[in-house]
Amino acid sequence: MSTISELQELLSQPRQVFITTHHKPDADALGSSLGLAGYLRKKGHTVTVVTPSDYPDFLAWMPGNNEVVVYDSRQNDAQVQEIIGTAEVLFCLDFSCLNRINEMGEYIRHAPGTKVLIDHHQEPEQFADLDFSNSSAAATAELVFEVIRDLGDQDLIDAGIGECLYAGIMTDTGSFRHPSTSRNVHLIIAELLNAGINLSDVHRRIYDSHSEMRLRFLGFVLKDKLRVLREYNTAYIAITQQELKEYDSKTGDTEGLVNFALSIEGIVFAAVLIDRGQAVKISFRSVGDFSVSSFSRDHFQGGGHHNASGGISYTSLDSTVQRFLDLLPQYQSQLVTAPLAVAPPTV
Ligand SMILES: [Mn+2]
Repeated sequence: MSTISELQELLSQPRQVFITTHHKPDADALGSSLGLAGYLRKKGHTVTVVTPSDYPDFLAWMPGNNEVVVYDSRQNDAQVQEIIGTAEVLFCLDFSCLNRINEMGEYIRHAPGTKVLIDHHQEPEQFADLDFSNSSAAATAELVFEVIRDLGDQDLIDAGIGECLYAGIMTDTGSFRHPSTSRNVHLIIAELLNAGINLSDVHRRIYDSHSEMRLRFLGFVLKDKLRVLREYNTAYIAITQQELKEYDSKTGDTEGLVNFALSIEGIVFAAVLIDRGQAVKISFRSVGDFSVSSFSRDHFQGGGHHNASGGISYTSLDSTVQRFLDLLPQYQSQLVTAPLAVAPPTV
């Protein structure tokens, strides 16, 4: 952990600031980036937010969205290298390893500016000059709020900045139900309400803005693709490229699917495996003691949080699913003794 006075010193004069976040940004990634950008602009800094890939349309309402540069190796590689190479301060938000952001990671690694990491994932890579990572925080947006507050500038958090931060905290806590939803989280939300945020608007823009096709895709997945393995208290969903195409699946359309699998009573471990062509992307969730962070780190080149993590596989979807299934027996005792793994009630 670095001290706030080091950051204060760094930002004591107007700077060229670069902000980035993880691949396929979610609401915490984009919300913490745009919340921080809005604040730094008010302080007189020149800020460019660059995302390593596109992101879902339901995040486009965030103030500052129109100025985001979406990196594309074929379109704007030189422009982005220039932005990174000339930045005096580089903020990396909501990811902990530079290899998570593809080519841009190497540009940042070799950039001459001062790197600042603000993140809540486990086991951060040591690449930053200033490190404000804290894996017990519920969201990176929570940490961004604290950084702004500790810099003595909480009064600069207006409704626009506040709604960006609220979106990050709301989604990363699963709408304030994950165990990470601390007293501190609720106190911060109270401060954001003071700043004038409209929380029901934010909720609706994020959760109630699906396309009709997305809802029909969800219906198909739950009816035909969900597999429940009672002997392991595990549920999983595997989706082929063809199925994504049939339902015209857009970035973000598969987000949250894993939570449906986890919402079945007695299920303590859930996985969604999606064939994205170049690789199979996997989301893991758990409730209770079972660590999906270790599971994905040990078997699927991933990591993340204790109860929420991601992984990747470069073999076919079928063989990835088989590998996943073959791993379950060695975890059976952990999965069936998990305190929340109660047998379904007999009616
Ligand atoms: Mn996050």
